[in-house]
Formats: sequence, structure tokens, C-alpha cells
Amino acid sequence: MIVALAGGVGGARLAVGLAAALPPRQLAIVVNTGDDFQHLGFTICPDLDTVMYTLAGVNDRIAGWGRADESWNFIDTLRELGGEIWFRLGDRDLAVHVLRTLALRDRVPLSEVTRRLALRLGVRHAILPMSETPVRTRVRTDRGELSFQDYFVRLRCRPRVRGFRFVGSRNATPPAPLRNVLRGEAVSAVVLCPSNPYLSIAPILAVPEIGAWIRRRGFPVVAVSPIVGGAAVKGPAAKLMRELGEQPSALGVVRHYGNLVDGWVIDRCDAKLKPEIEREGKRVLVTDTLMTSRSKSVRLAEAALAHARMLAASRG
Ligand code: FO1
Repeated sequence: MIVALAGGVGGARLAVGLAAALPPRQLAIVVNTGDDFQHLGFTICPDLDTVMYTLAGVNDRIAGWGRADESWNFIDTLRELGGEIWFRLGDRDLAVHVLRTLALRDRVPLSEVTRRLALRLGVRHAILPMSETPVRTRVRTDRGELSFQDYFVRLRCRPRVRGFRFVGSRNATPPAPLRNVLRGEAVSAVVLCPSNPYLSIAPILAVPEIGAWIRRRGFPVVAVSPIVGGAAVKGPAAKLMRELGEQPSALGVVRHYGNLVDGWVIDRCDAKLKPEIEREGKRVLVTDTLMTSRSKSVRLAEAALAHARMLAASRG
């Protein structure tokens, strides 16, 4: 079984490739819920929705979040009536927030709500929230501590970041299907998707049972660099690395993760960094990591899985 850790857009795109390469019983996609928040009375789970919509093929490919073929009557009317419109909810997207909020109010676990919604959208692979209980990313900035969506959407990642807190992570509980995976022996590798190391992957690793499991692992961890040519493919990862004193490069990401990761997949444009990354004791695969189409996502997923198999074989 392969366990993939995923956050926003980059995670969702590689999840599509992994889901094409592996049958449902051989893949668990663990998704960040640190971005989740209460808004207009709804519980909103952006990364769960981005992964779900992208696996279902109904995601807005331009924005990277929300649904394709969207209409905006709700948010336009909300604006007319004086409601908060900084976080844009499309009419189709709204149905997910309504159903999730109702189900959570009826004490349905988040993982079960996600399973039911994904099934309705035709997604057969398991999309597992990292925790059934709330974990909220708080961003410490030069303008004080901000909630994630305040920082990310309302302030467009402009404040300078000093650090993060993942409130609720200490007693976060992975969903039962994920706990079974963590306690089983069937995992052959973990894949860190090219998601933001601080905002998407770190919250998942902050869930104690997940962090401890990956550190004592008996299987290889392969990561696809979210930084290509010194920049993030999408989002604030490179800006955050600069603000936190890390080098915004594929090598900087390798050093950020340290001994958590055994093998790296970096983009062709970073091929010159391969020897330096190997000097960090990592096995490096250089390939095209820009997932600009479904077939490129599949090729990248297959390359990452092959890299993991090579690492598993060389562990003896
Ligand atoms: N991101 C924005 O930059 N602006 C928005 O108005 C916005 C709305 C939105 C609605 C639903 C949803 O699932 C995601 C949405 N996002 C929006 C993206 C969201 O902030 C990010 O996807 C994650 O939180 C970070 O990956």
C-alpha cells in the first residue's frame, strides 16, 4: 500500500496520477485539514475539496480550487445583502459545504462525510483527512498571529511570516481507516506530494500518530520537490522559505525535510542540484515534475513509485 501526504493544488495533481497508477485498496491519500475553518456558518475544508474535485475531474483548473463550470449567484447576492465575500463560494461548491456542515452537526465523522461526498462524485480512492478532530493552522506574522485563510486569502500571503502553530494537533486523531493503515504492515512507501512544506505537509506530520509512524518507518519516504527552478509551482512556498531563512530551491527543500525523506524527485531544470542533494545522502530522480496535464501527473506518479521501489529494494 502507498500512503500519499497531500495538501492543495500540487498534492491534488499528484494524487490524480497516483490514483491512475494504483487501485483503491493500494492507495491512501492523507489530506491536510489545517486550512479548514468556520465561515458563514459552514465548516469549510479547502484541501479535502481540492483533492476530491480534482480526483473527480470537476475542479477549476485555472484557480486550482473550487469547481469548474461554476456560477456565482449566491456570492453575488451575498454581496448585495452586505455579507462577507472575501472568501468566494461558488453555487456548486456551496452544496458541499452545506451537506458537510449538516453531517458534522449530526456527529458524522469528517472521514465519513468525505467518503460519502467523494463517492457521489465518482471518486473510488480513499481521501482521508489527517484528523477527525479540528486542527487549525495559525500563521505568526509581523502583523500578529493570523488564521490560515486570513493570511492566505484575505491578506494574499503578504505579511512576513515568523512561524506557525497547529492548534489542536496535540490531541488530533487520525480517522479509523488511517489508523488501521498506520498500525498495519502493508505500507510499502510514503509519497510526499509537491505541496507546501509548512502549510500542507507540516500540519499532517504534526498529528502525533502520523509523525511518529513516519519517523519510525520500515519503508522509504519519497518526496516530489514543490520548488522548481527556485520558485513554487503555485502558492507562497518560496516566499515562506525566504522569510524563514531557508534557501528557496530544491536543495533547500531537501534540507528542510532532513532525514524524514529518503528519496527525492526533482525537476529537469534543477538537474544541476542532483550531486549536492546526493551529498545529503539522498537518492535523486530527475524528471519532468510539472503536472500540466493528467498524463503528466500519471507519468510523474509512476516515476515516484518506481523511485520508491528502487529505494525499498536497496534497503535490503
Ligand atoms: N482561495 C482564494 O485565494 N480565494 C478564494 O476566494 C478562495 C475560495 C475558496 C473556496 C473554497 C475552497 O475549497 C477553496 C477556496 N480558496 C480560495 C482556496 C483556499 O484558500 C486554498 O485552497 C487552501 O486553503 C490552500 O491550499
